Amino acid sequence: MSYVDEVYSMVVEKNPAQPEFHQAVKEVLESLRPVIDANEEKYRKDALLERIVTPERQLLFRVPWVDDQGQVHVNNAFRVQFNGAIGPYKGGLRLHPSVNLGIIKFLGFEQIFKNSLTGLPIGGGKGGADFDPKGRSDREVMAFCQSFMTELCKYIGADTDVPAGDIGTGAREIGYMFGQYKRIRGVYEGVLTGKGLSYGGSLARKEATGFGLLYLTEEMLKANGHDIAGKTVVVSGSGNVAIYAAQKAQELGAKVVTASDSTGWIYDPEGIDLELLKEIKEVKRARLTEYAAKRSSAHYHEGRGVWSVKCDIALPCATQNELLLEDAKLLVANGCIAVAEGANMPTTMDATEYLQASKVLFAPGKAANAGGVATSALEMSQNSERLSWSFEEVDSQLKNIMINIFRSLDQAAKEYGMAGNYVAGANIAGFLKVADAMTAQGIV
Ligand code: NDP
Ligand code: 2IT
Repeated sequence: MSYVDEVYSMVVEKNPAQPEFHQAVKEVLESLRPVIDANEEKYRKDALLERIVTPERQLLFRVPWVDDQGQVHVNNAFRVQFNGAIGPYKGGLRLHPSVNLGIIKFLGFEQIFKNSLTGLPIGGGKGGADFDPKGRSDREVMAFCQSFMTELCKYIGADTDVPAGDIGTGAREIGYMFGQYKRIRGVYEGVLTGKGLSYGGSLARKEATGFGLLYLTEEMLKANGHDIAGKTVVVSGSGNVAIYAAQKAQELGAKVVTASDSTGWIYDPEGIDLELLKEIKEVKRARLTEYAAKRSSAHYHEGRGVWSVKCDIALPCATQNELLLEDAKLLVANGCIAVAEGANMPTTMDATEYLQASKVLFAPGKAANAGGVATSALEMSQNSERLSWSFEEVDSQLKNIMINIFRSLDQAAKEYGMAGNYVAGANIAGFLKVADAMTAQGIV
């Protein structure tokens, strides 16, 4: 059996019932084959692949908290410190009822390569809990966040592990967590990113993942002779990534016609009204039905369905495995030319393969959504030097980073004889730096 196949089998055997983690490992290892085959003896002897698929440390803890009726709840919480070869562990905290160890491991594993691609000194980590902030009062969310941080604060720090937002964790949650960290540890440091602007946050971090997604998409389109202006864009999700992806797409002259949440989706042929969407999602924390109620051009549909809308560009920005083979077939049949992943692993492997085989330009999440974590690293730099950069400064650095990421994956794909396969390019380029650092640092 080849080294890649051996390690993949080992991952499946040793990590039962973690299908998302298996999926993330499989996608990376499959595209690393040419690199691994060329260095098999050395990597095998050093057990490099076994080490890279095994987290350095996994924390599992309970989070007890009291709701507004006095009832005690207990959630399962996680922090996986996956790989610290190139910098402190860095990655978000997901708060969603679907969170389990396998989900956090898939996200942490992806984060290793994503963070490497940014060119900045950040290792891979991820965390979260099966807590659902939806429908909870601010006080209940605070109670959860404080209890969560009371335990997590023992294991994180500005130079060791720096969590941030992800699904369900936005500015409100980061604020409560930061307050509790500071209270217990007594240190005012950049231990979390995505902070509010009044206490150490970076301008443009809120916008960064969505903006970065469009900067990379624009670069990918340009490299293939297309222009984003005038294109019709379909977006899934209506959270942090989706909203700012839609905003930048509009600024670049495209028309964004959909948004979705976990209960339904809207089609607005006149183009999404972003001020209205932000008011509903960022301020009121309400459902998309409100959007349709307030805007006569919009149609609301229950369930899923954004991929059935005719578009040039599709941007999945909600969650993992939300774009299936049948959706990929619809996109291709409707003439879609590019798919860029704002979410982590939103496209299933068979859908990805179908899109690539159909010559749809495909930018994988670990490259396309890296603008969020890259800007988090810029927030860390600002915190370390106790300065704040202007919006324009951060945004222009973000844009450069995204252009450089595209170039490095394009080049890696070409170098290994897979021109245009940006999935392989991203995995290879991300892996090589981490593998080099791990090799240089010995068996640790
Ligand atoms: P948010 O919580 O702000 O928004 C998530 C959006 O996706 C909401 O519209 C939500 O709907 C929808 N959604 C979440 N889970 C599901 C589900 N199981 N089925 C259907 N819809 C769902 O999260 P973000 O925008 O921050 O994150 C979106 C994606 O982007 C995730 O994959 C995340 O890992 C990834 N990402 C985020 C980064 C960041 O900086 N925030 C950086 C890089 C990647 P509802 O409100 O109804 O639950
Ligand atoms: O998936 C991701 O890259 C994030 N949720 C952002 C992580 C971060 O540390 O900003």
